[in-house]
Amino acid sequence: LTMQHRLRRALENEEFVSYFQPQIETRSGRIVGMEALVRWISPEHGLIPPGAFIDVAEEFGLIDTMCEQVLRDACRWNKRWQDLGLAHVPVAVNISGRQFHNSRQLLTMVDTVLRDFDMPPQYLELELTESSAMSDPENAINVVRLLTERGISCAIDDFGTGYSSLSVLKRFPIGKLKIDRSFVNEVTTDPGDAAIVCAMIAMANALDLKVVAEGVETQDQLNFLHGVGCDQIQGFLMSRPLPGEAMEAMFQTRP
Ligand code: G
Ligand code: G
Ligand code: MN
Ligand code: NA
Repeated sequence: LTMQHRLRRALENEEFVSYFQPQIETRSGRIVGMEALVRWISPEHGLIPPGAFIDVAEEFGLIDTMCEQVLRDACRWNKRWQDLGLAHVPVAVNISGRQFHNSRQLLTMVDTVLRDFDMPPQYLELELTESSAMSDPENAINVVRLLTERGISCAIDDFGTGYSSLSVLKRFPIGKLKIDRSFVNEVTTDPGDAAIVCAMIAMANALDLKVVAEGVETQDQLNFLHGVGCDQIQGFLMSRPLPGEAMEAMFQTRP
C-alpha cells in the first residue's frame, strides 16, 4: 500500500490525534497557552510523527480532513479543561499554506468545529508559517482579518526562516510571532543568533506583538530569553508535546 492509500484509510478510521505542548509565560512560569501537534496513531506502526506524512497529505489534498481531525481533538480537550476549571488558555493549531489558499473551506471548517464544541473563539489560535504568509500576502492578510473578526487570533510560525518584508508583516493583524527554534538552539553560544533573537524581540515589541521562543531546551536559554524580554517560551525544557491525558495531569499539578 502506498503512503497515500495508508493515509486515506487512516483518515477514514480517524487515527489522527492532537498532542499538546505547553507555552509558558517567561516572567511567571505559568502555562498561558499550548500548541496542538498532530500525531498519527497507527494500529500497525504505533505513533508516527508529522514529518513522515504532512507533505504527502498536502500533495494529495488530504490536509484539510487531517487538520479537521486535529482541530476537533484539540477543541474537545481544550473545552474539557475549561469545563473542569483546570485551564482557561487558548490552543494553537497549525494551518498549512494550502488551507489559507482555500480560505472559504478553512473558515467553514473553523466555524463548524467551534460551534460543535460550543467553544468560545478566543480559545483558538491559528499558526501560519512565515513562508506561507509571505507567498501570497494579500490573500493571507485577508484570511487573517476574517479570522480576527470572528475573535480567533493568529500567530506567525517559524519566524526568521521565511523572507518577510517588514512593511507587509506590519499589515498582518496577528497577535504573536514565534521565533523559529533554529535561532534559539545556539542563542547562548552564537553571538550572531543572540543578536538576531534580540532584534526579533525588539521588532515584535515595536509592532505590539507577543513573542514566543520555540525549541527552548536548556535553563541557560531560558535565562537569556527572560533577560532580553521574550514574553513566552515553548520547548522540551518545560515539556515535550504530550497526549491529552498527560497534559491534563500537568494542569492538575501546576497552574
Ligand atoms: O510535532 P513536531 O512534532 O514534529 O511537528 C513537525 C512539523 O509538523 C512542524 O513543522 C509542525 O508545524 C508540523 N505540524 C504539526 N502538527 C501539524 C498540523 O496539525 N497541521 C500542519 N499543517 N502541520 C503540523
Ligand atoms: O514547526 P512548528 O513550530 O509548528 O513545530 C514545532 C516542532 O518543534 C514540533 O516538531 C515539536 O515537536 C518540536 N519541538 C518543540 N520543542 C522542541 C525543543 O525544545 N527542541 C526540539 N528540537 N524540537 C522541539
Ligand atoms: Mn507551530
Ligand atoms: Na516553528
